[in-house]
Amino acid sequence: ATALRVAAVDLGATSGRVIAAEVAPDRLHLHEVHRFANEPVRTSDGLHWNVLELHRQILTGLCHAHRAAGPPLAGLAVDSWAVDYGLLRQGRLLGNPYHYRDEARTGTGPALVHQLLPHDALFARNGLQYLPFNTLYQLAADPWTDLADRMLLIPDLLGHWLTGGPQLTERTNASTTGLLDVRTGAWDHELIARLGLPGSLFGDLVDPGTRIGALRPDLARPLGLPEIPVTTVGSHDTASAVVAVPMTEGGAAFLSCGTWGLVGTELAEPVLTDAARAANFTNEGGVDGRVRFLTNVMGLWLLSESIRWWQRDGSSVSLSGLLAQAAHVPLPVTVFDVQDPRFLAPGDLPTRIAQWYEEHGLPAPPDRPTLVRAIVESLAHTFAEAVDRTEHLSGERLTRIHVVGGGALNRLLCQRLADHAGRPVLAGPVEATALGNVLIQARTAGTLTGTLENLRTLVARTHAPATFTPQPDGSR
Ligand code: LRH
Repeated sequence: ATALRVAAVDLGATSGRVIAAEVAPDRLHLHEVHRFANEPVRTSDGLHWNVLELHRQILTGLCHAHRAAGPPLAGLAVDSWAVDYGLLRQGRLLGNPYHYRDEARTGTGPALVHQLLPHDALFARNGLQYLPFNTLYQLAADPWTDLADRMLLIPDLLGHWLTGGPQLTERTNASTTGLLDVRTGAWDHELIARLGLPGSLFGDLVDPGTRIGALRPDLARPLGLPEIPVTTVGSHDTASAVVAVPMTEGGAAFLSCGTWGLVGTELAEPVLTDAARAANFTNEGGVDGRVRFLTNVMGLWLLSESIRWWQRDGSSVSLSGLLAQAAHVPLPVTVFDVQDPRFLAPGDLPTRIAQWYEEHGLPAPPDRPTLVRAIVESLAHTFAEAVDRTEHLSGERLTRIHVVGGGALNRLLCQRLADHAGRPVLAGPVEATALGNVLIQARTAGTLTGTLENLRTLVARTHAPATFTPQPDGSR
């Protein structure tokens, strides 16, 4: 039988990619046809996403996917980072969407919400960990909500632009807004009203695997593209990534490691205990109604933003070069608190990290390789601690850690995570998010069938992970 060919659009906080995939019951092959930078733009009114550029790059990528070898494209779906949104009025975008790292909004939104409802009251309703950029805080700090008639999360906005179809909201990503009832998965209209937000902003919710339209003829025709059907997947990138974690039995923790390090496990029901709230754990909505019980750790951002800072004068600093040197830095290296909110905003992270050490009466890393090693050690330490907490809070024994996303390529990080956690690390696939996107498209098309476990078995067969074994005395 001929394989199904679909395009997955996966937008990350630093880059986006369009992937052409061929899928059959025993085959899962990805081919990256287009990759582009996703660079935020700072204007006089703050830090924004360049969403028009993303839309244009998606169309360019679709042209490459269409021209690549294989059967005609039978579908496409978009996923992206969570929480950010555009406001529309009568179908028109009201300004550029803000970036969740915009300091003015993260600095003001939480207090505006917490004077109405403190975090413990919110957690009881939405099950989410406190992150200052959750959509509800951004909306509270957004003076334009009264002018708008619809709020669309980034993948839904792009899906609407690509199809001209109805302004729908995909449920996994909607779970990151803080405005869904964690028990029912529906909009919490009472909470929305208590926050003084117009209820009409929030459109119909749809699950992953819903047909939302086809590529608009007026976009497709000038580019020589067919009217490709568009469906929803887990449009929250982490939801898609976890679909493709090759966990074939229970007892597995995951680390979805890109800009962020999302550490946790998949559960059938949310954990809404005081202990989970106090440990800043979250219950995000997954594909097929699964719960992602996890905590957000700062992630590879600490590396990528440090490198970006060192490169700003045009000097040729490379992450791979620094990591190779960092591997030879002798242990022990003093770890720092990667979760300190000072590391959230873009800018001079190396100086902020040095300041953290100085403020704590500790010697700052003397050179770049040592600083890179300190970041890796601090991340591995924090990830390992988060796995222990996940085990404790969920009551599930977690015997191994699957690492997916870009972090799976970082061998030093994977080995040190295994050492710190005292558990084997199974690294890969790197492109789990795109794979999860493709798997749900293929199931929607009927090429694949069954539960997430069936889909994960195919991933385990086609993308076998690499194992890192904890070293004795390695947790120094
Ligand atoms: C990862 C991610 C994560 C969110 C953050 C905003 O890309 O979607 O799950 O918490 O971005």
